[in-house]
Amino acid sequence: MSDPVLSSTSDGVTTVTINRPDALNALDVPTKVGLREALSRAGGDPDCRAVLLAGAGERAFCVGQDLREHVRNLQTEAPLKTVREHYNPLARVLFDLDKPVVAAVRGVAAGAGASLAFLADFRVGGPSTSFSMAFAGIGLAADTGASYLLPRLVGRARAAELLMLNRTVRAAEASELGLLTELVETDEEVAKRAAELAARLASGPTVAYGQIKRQLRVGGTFADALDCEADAQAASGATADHRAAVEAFVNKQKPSFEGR
Ligand code: T3D
Repeated sequence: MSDPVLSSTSDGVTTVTINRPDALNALDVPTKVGLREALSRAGGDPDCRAVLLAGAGERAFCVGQDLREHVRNLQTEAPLKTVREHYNPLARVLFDLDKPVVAAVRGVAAGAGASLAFLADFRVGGPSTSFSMAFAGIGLAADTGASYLLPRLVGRARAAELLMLNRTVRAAEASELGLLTELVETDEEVAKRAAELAARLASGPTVAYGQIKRQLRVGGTFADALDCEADAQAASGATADHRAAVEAFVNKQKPSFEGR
C-alpha cells in the first residue's frame, strides 16, 4: 500500500501531498495522522521556509472525511470523537504554522478538505477547482476551522449560505469571492504556479513572514494588535534579512533573503 501522505523538502519548499487519488484524497485515520505529522515536521524543520499542500491526481484536492471509514465509526462510536482526536489538532498545526502555506487546489475541495485549503495562506486553482462545504449535506456542522475561516474569507452571510445550502462554488466564483487567491487558465498550470509561488515565498524574509502570520492570527482589540505589531517588528527588525534588505534598498540593489 502506498503512503497516504508524501512529504519532501527541496530548495526551502516542503511539499506535502495527500496521496489517495483513487479515494479523491479522502481523509481516513492514517491520512489525518500522516498529514499532521508531516506539517508538524515542516514547522520544526529549519530547511523548510514554505509549504506547498496538494492532493494527488487530477480530480480532487481533498473530499474531506472518508465517509466509508465514517460509516464504520458510526457503527461503533458514540459520540463521534474524530474532531477532537484528529481534525482539531490538524487544523491547529496548519493555523499555527509560522511558514507560508500555498495550497494547489486542483479539482474538488469538500468538507474538511475545503477547510484545509482555507487554512493555507494562498490558494491557487484552475478550471476544475470547486469548493463544496459538504458538511450539512450529510447532516453535520462545520469543522477543521471552517466556521472561523469561511466567514472571514467571504463574510458571514455568504458563509451561512455555503455552509447551510451546501452549494458548490466553481472556480470563477471562488476567485471572485476570494476563496482562490489566484485562478490559472488550465488545470495543468495549477501545480506549476503553486510551486512558483511557494518557491518565491521560500526565498523571502522567513522571520517576517512568521511574524505577519502571527499578526493575522491575533484577535482582540486594536490595542492587542498594536502590542503584537510592536513585538513582531522587534523580532523582524532584529534579523540579518532586515538589515541586508535595507542596505540593499539604499544601495539600489535587489535584496536577497537568507531566512534569518
Ligand atoms: O466525526 C467526524 O468524522 C466528522 C468529520 C467530518 C469532516 C468532513 O469532512 S465531513 C464532509 C465529508 N465529505 C463529504 O461529505 C463529501 C461527499 N462527496 C461529495 O459531496 C461529492 O462526491 C463531491 C462533491 C466531493 C464530488 O462530486 P462528484 O460528482 O464529482 O463525484 P462523485 O461521483 O460524487 O464521487 C466520486 C467518487 O468518490 C464516488 O465513489 P465511486 O462511486 O466512484 O466508487 C464517491 O462515493 C467517492 N467519494 C466522494 N467523496 C467521498 C467519497 N468517498 C469517501 N469519502 C468521501 N468524502
